[in-house]
Formats: sequence, structure tokens, C-alpha cells
Amino acid sequence: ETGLDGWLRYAALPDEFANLRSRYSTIISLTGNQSSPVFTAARELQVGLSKILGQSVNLETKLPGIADVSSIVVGTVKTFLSAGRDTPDILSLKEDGYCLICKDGKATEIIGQNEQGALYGAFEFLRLLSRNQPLPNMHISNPSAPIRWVNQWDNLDGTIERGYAGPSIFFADGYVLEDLTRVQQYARLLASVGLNGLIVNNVNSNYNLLNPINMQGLARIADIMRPWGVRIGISLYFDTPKGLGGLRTSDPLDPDVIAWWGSITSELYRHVPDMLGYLIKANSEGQPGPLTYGRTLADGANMFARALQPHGDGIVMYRAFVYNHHLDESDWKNDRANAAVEYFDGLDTQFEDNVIIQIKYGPIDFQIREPPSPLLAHLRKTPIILELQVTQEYLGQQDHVVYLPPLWKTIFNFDLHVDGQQSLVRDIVSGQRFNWSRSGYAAVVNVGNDPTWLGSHLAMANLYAYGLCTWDPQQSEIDIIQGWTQLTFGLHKTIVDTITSISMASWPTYEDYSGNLGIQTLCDIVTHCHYGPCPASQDGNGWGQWTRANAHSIGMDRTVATGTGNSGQYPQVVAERFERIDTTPDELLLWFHHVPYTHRLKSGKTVIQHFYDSHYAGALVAQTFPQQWEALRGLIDNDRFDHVAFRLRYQAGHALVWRDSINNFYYAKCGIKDEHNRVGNHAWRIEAEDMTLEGYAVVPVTPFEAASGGK
Ligand code: BDP
Repeated sequence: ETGLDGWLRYAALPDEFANLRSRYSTIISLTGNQSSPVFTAARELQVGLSKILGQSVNLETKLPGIADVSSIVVGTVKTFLSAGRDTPDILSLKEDGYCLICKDGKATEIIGQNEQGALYGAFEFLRLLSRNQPLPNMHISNPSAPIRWVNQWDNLDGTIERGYAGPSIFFADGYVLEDLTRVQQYARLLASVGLNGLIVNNVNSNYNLLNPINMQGLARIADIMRPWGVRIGISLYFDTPKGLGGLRTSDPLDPDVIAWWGSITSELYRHVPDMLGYLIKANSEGQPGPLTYGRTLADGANMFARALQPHGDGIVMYRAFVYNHHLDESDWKNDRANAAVEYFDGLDTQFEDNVIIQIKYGPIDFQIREPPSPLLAHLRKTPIILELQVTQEYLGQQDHVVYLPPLWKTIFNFDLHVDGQQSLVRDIVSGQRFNWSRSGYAAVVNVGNDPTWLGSHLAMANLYAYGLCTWDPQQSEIDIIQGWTQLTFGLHKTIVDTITSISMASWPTYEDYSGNLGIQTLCDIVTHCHYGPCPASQDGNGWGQWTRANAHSIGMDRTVATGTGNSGQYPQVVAERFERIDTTPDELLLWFHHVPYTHRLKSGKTVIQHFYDSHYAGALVAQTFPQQWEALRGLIDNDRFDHVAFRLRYQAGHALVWRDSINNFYYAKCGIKDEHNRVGNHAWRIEAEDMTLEGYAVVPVTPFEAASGGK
């Protein structure tokens, strides 16, 4: 198996479920419109059931009045009502919600609040059946938030920024691809987990996206995704009026610039009438933006917002990722973690109603452990989108298994105590806390044209989980991985237990051997690869990802009293907790405090001993992954077995490289011995440089810590 169908393989149920064959023989779509998600739902039910049950299933378009017991009727509340169905039970459906009714002796009904809702209900029904779960008498399900989108960082030349699975499925050589087969398959995967929007191109955008040929290409992408209920939006380059339009400025208050964006927007809507809107990265990492022209961020956002307003419900997703990437560490109090709140200070009431601020989950950048962004507690009027990453940029880039929901939950469940009231991040994001009608989630996914989509089979659990978490952020991460495993690899208990065990251990394990106690992922910052260990690069870089490690102490002092003041950007209860070492949880200690290596944690260990021990513990757990995986040999197909086995073996090796690099580096810095005498003591090893090797030369290794003897 290649992995192309992801979790939508619809493996045949074993023979003992033969009774279900007579239960389902016909699908009835309440619409004959083939581009409607309702019809897509009906077709998916037909395909899915015929594979799961191993029999042919009919698809008909007629009224439910004459549906017999072996039918599944799929439609919207509206079409059910006009077909005479009494529906008091489904009035509590919210936008995109669905109701699943599987009563004995009656036709099964899948009723969507809207057309997408019907599709989500169909996928849920197929999931339950495939997993051999009990079908509900009646089940009403509503999404937590209306915005459940993915961002692709695809470039027009076909490369993908922070993509680890081959070239783009959208673009090549400057244009939208002719063959969009993979785009259609991607839309199916997204819809199956309730995702309803996609931004097609990189936040580091290129104005050639807006040339006439690419506009037609965008129309083709939108047309292919629409039957799956997935709408598209685009990322814009702020200086497009200058670059593409030939104007002398891109000043957001300049009448010519405003008129130019107005006409481009009309042109876009002619091609994509249901476009979601614009994602804007501006004044960030060298990108131009309103500040370039002496205007406020609100001036910039509002210019796009007004261009969108005449055309429906389009929104501006204005990224809060605004910071100076040429920071000077000698002024370490100029803290990048403060940037978002500082830049957006005072702007909450200044934005047009169709502006939404898109905020990364942490104040820095998708690290292994961060507190929630303090900006999440500052906007009351302006709604937000919480930005996550499915692509594992700082988290092993799909070569390391890292199942992400446990990390996401630390953010979703965090109580920011805004205005002294309970304010869980998930309730802010859903819109509930501040009564927003449009808010939600975006994740950078970056699938590529590799058949595995993300470059590794196990990484796909994160895309599946992302969809389910946006639908219900309280769903158990264990249930999610178990469900995904059953759909993707099979129902056998050993399969489910093994993949659940590896996945649930994976994030803490990666944290253990990469960066502990809130110090960030200690990966290579300087070459921008963000991959293997390079703790030295964490200091002295312009991006402000600093650890302030010296011979005696480590960590960013972000307190108000003596540090950068970042803790004071949180509401009082939270601020007080992070201000003090004794109330800051160990896992975020070095995020908020600068302490000696000999500082004792709540566990009683010193910081440095914790580093040493965690790196050994994490690397040890990684050694068990390939062994655990062995249990699946013969229980799953060889193709996927081998593909994953190879990666887990690689990870086990790379975990040792991580362990020794980080430990060697800090040992060299502080000279404090490991209590267990492991660090710097590789007596049991045979070093390559001590061997007699033919055809090899011994050379110093950079960084030195990546080789035990520096060679
Ligand atoms: C960083 C990535 C960079 C992105 C940037 C962003 O390294 O490639 O362009 O975030 O989100 O994490 O804009």
C-alpha cells in the first residue's frame, strides 16, 4: 500500500459482519446536483460501503418518503424538511453540523445543517462502520468553530517551504499545475475530518500568483475542491501593486493602491466566487508591509478588508507573526516573544469587521514547548485564528515520529484568566469567550506529491487529528490515535496498541532528547534548516530565539522584575505565576527564567542533571520504537511496514546524535559532571578516529559536540 488513501482505505470488514450486507444496499441523495457536497457524500458512501461490505451498493436520487430500511438517506435539513420529514430533533444543529440517525427497522438518515454538514456526517458514519463501532440511534454533532482551515506553504516554482514530502500538488514552474488529481484527493482527506478551507500558497507569497493564467488556475483548484466543501483563499505579497501593477508605491492609504487592490479582488472573485479571502504576512522576516510606508498594521489589514467587502463573506487573515529578524542579542531585553503584543497594542478596536488576526500558538515559533501566545489574551473585539503546524518543522520534519495532539492540548486547555474569568484558549478560539461569530483554527500542513502525503505514514495521524481537534478540541488524543490506526492500518489489537504506545510516547520523547524545560527545540537555527541538534546556534542569532547559555547559567529571564517583561503580557493570575520561579512549572522554567545550571527543579534534580538524564531517557525510549514496531510484521502490508521501520531505525540513531550533542555541548560549557558519569565518558565506544581506516581521513567536526571526541 502506498498511503495515498490515508485513513480512507475502507478495508473490508471480516466475514462475521456479513449481516451488515443486507442492512445497506442503497444510498439516496436528496440532491441530484453532482457538484454539491451532498452528492459527494452519497458517492463516498457508495464507494465506502461497497469496499467495507464487499458488495455493490446503489446510488439513487429520490425522496426519502419511499426509502426502505436498507437505505441510507443523505441530505440537508432543508431538503429533509421539503421532503416532508418532521425534524424537531435537528433544530439544534449549528453551521456545518450533522445528525446521524440509525434506528432499527428504519432507513438510516444523515442530515446536514448545510451541504458540508451532510458530507461530514457521511464520513463519520463510514468511520464508525469501518471501526466496527456501535451506530448511534441518534447523534448530533457540531463543530467547535466555523474556521477549520489548512495553510499550504507552496511556492509557484513547485517547491514547498518547510515541506518534507516532495514537490507541490498545486504549482510547478510558476503556474498552477494542469493535472490536479492530487488536489482532489487532498480535498477528500480534508473534508473527511471536517476541514473546510485551504490557503493554497506560501505566506512568503509571490505576486505572479495574480497573473491571468494563474487566476484561471486558482479557479480550477476552487472548482475541484468545492464539491468537498473546501473553499480556497490565497496569501498575498504586500508590495504587489508595485511589483505587478507597476505603481510607484504600495502604501495602503494611497488611492491608486486601494483602487488597484479593488480591481484585482473583483477579478479574483470572477474566477473564485466563494473565495475565503486573503492571508497576509507583512512586516515579518523581511517582508514589506504597512509599517514600510509609515502606516499602522490596521491600515494595512483594513485596505484588504475593504477590497473584499463588496464580494461576500471574504476575510483578511492578518498574521500576528510580526517581528524584527535582525535582533541584537547584546540588547537581550528586546525579546521576540514580546513582539506580537507590542505590535498589536491598541489596535483591537481599529480593524474592519472582516479582519481576523492569525496567531501562532506560542510567542516564538512552533517550538517543542511554548506557553500560549500572550496576544491570545489581548484581543476582545477582533476575532482570532489559532495557527498550528502539522508539518513538523522544528519537530523532526517527519523523520522523527511526533504525535502532536498532546502538545496542542497544552495550548487548548490553558486558562488565560482574561479579566479574571476562566478563559480557556479553546473557548477563546471557538468564539465563545468573546462572542465572535467567525474564528477558529489554521494549521500549516504542507502535503507534497509523495504518495504518503507528508513523507511518513505515521505523520498523517497529525493531519487526521488536526481535523478532529478543530471539530472538538476536547476529544481524547488516545481515542483519536486509536481511531486513526484502525482506519489506516487495521483493527487488530496489536496494531492499535503498538501505534498508540509509540505515538503517545513520541512528543515527550522528542522533547527529552531535543530541548527541555522550555529552552526550545535546540536545533540548527543558523542555516535555517531547523533540523538536527545545534545548541550553539540558539544564541547570537538575529531571530531572537535565545537561550542565554553561558558557563554558569541558562534561560531567558522574561520576568517583569529583572527580565524582558514578557510574563507581564499575560493576565494577572497567569503573569504572577510565570513571574516567580517557584510557581512556574518546570517544563517552562527556562522559557521564563535565567537560572544557574545548579538550580534545583521541583523534582529535586539540578537543571543540568535534568538535561543529562532527559537526553538519555528520551534517546532510550526512541531505541524501543523499532522493536515495538516489529510486532506489526505480517499484521500490516510490507510496504508500509518497511517504510515506517526504516524511519524508526533512523530516528533511534538520530536520537543518539541529539543526546550526545546536547549533553556534550552543555558539559563543555559548564564543566559540571554527570552524576551517572555518562556524559563525556564514552569509554565503551570505539571511536572512528581511533580505528585504522582505509580511505578515510580524520577531520574535526563542526559543531564539535556532534562527535564525541569532536572528530
Ligand atoms: C518560520 C519558518 C519560515 C516561515 C515563517 C512564517 O521557518 O519558513 O516563513 O515561520 O511562519 O517558522 O512566516
